[in-house]
Amino acid sequence: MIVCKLGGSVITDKSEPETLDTDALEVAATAIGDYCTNERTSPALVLVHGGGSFGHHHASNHGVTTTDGTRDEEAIKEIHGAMKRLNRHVLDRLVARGVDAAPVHPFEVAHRDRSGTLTLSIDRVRGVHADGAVPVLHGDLVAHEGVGATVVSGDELVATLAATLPADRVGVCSTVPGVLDDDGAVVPEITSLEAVADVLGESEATDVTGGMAGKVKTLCALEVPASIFGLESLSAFLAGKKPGTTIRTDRR
Ligand code: IP8
Repeated sequence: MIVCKLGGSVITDKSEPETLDTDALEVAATAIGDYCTNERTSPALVLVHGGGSFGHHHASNHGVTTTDGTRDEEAIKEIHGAMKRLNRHVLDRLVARGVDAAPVHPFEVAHRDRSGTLTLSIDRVRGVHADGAVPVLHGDLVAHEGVGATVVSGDELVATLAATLPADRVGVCSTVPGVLDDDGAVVPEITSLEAVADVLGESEATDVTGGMAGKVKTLCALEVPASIFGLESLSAFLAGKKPGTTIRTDRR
């Protein structure tokens, strides 16, 4: 089983609220469609996508994060509603490319306890897969004991899915071709979190790099190999190649 995330910044235009990057989404849908409709490859695939200009825009308007929740019905409707709209766009493009894709909304199948630990009921994901379709999850809101509803990121879902299914490998399709070193070259392999600190460097701790460091931290904790790559390498990743940066710790 492959768990693959399409970054929200890849498939949307983050400079405008609720705006798709239609060209990028088309490239992604075509790569996934080619993989799923190829008789020689098994479409044992679970997809997750991020929030981009849909979820983040509304979440930030309402001050909702992974720890700061809301009980305001309107806020919940706006944030969750925007993510469902983005999910619909993704599904439409996938279906147009021949992928039998079905939505799984985390708001309906996941929650956090008081400590913030995420529990995802995997039955719907397994059911969709058993039916021969590709489950498509997304960053969303989830009920969070004691604080209302908080954000669950696509990265967190990827980690939970990879551990629960379990996955054989994980891919994160990003706006950059992998983890970049100080010279802008792709780091082909990361074997420990300490190595990440070296390659990213503190002076590069901008938003983008900070986000990437967080991603690498999440992926380093997985029991399976993970790849971070750009959209141009999505087909190669699905075909079993190792584009971009491969994260492989001692536990694998
Ligand atoms: O883009 C965020 O998902 P992410 C989802 O994967 C929301 O962090 C609702 C902001």
